[in-house]
Amino acid sequence: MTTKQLFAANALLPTGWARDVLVAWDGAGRITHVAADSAAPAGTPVAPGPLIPGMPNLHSHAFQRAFAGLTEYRAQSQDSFWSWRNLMYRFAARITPESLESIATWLYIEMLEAGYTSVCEFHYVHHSPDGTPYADDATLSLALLRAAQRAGIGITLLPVLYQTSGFGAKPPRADQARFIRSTDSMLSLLERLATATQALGANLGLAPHSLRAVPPDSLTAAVQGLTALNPQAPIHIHIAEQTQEVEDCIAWSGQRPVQWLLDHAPVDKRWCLVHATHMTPQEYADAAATGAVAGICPTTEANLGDGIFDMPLWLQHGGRWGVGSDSHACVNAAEELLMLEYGQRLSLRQRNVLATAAQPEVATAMTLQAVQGGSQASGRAIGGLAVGQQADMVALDAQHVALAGLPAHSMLSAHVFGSHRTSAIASLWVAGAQRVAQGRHVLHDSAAQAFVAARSMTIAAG
Ligand code: NGQ
Ligand code: ZN
Repeated sequence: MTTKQLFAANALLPTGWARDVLVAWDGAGRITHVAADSAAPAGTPVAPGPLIPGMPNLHSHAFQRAFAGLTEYRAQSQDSFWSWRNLMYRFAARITPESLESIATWLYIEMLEAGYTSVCEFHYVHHSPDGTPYADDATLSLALLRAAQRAGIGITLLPVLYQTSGFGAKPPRADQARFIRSTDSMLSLLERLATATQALGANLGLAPHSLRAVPPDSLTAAVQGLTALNPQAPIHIHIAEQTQEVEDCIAWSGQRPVQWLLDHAPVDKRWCLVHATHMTPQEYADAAATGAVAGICPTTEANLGDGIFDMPLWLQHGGRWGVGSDSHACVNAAEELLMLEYGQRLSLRQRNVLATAAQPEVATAMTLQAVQGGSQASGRAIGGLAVGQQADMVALDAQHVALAGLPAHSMLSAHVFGSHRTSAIASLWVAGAQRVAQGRHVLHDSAAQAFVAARSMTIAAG
């Protein structure tokens, strides 16, 4: 096994900032050694700026990247999440295996260039446009795995169970035909994908789409089937994103979605509750106590007008969390942190809301927590710069105009809060393999071109 190493004058370890850090990893990309106050052995590569852990992206619908910019106009007197969703479904109807692969490859390259080293892909477009399964039922899942492999990003594939259009087993709409699967067909798909994901070092989980899309019996059976396949496999679900969904759930069951889920499903630390925007104080306490991760998608939640997650309350109960780029209106790990903190500041009229006693620098505190939560939600050992974790690392560019001249510990803050949508990322490694150098991925140009062609074709198909 070849041993690789990197030296950084400043590095963000799980315990905080450290100086003169030497990181080494094995041929499988797993960190074998991290030591502060080290000397750089002759010939060791040196990070061009502060070294931080790669950010796991815990929520992605890859095809939606090609849709960004298409819904930012008023189409009715009051646009909403639901009117956005109608437009999004029209776009989803035109995705092909080839276009999905091109869109996802570019998206994953964008993620790498923007500080994400892995992605949880919440994948629900399974079938051909009229709802007929492809000759190979795993066609679109495999297109996503190929995209991740070409880009070199880590992936947790979460095939989505989607069966109904509303609470009370409301039949699916015609424009949901591509998403629909029986529970048995989902379990066969998972079995089929188990080998493919293992071969790639990827992880495989399950995503019951939402309580409105999965009736109780199917939820139970699917979770049991997944657990039989792998008792540790992650389970992600959209929950309580919109007030309409909360009201419909109450009308159906007498309970709010999070309350219902906690009473009827074995929610524990395998689970990621995506959005969980609308919870009562009791739901915050109960959901946090399960050990599940809150999957917060700040820029998408802002874009869709979802509402604001109460971070102080969640953290007060020891809640774990991570970030996702979801609809990909924005693909930038730093910007998700900025949006999350700014939402809290605006609603509470305070500053540095997510700082902690141990980490008064808010960007540092947020990065460490989001990496931990993202790692848990991904079900992969990607929890930071520590022995046993995968060498997923980002080096900031200390020469970037937003960073140069600042004390090292302020550079991450400047990257998150003061880089004005430019990226101060110089280099990035996934499992010890360098994927970004001087801010760029080696496939940047060709993948961008293929993405634009796929998007134009998708729009023209409408
Ligand atoms: C999704 N997106 O699955 O892409 C959803 C919209 C739905 C967000 N929830 C579809 N942000 O929720 O039914
Ligand atoms: Zn989503």
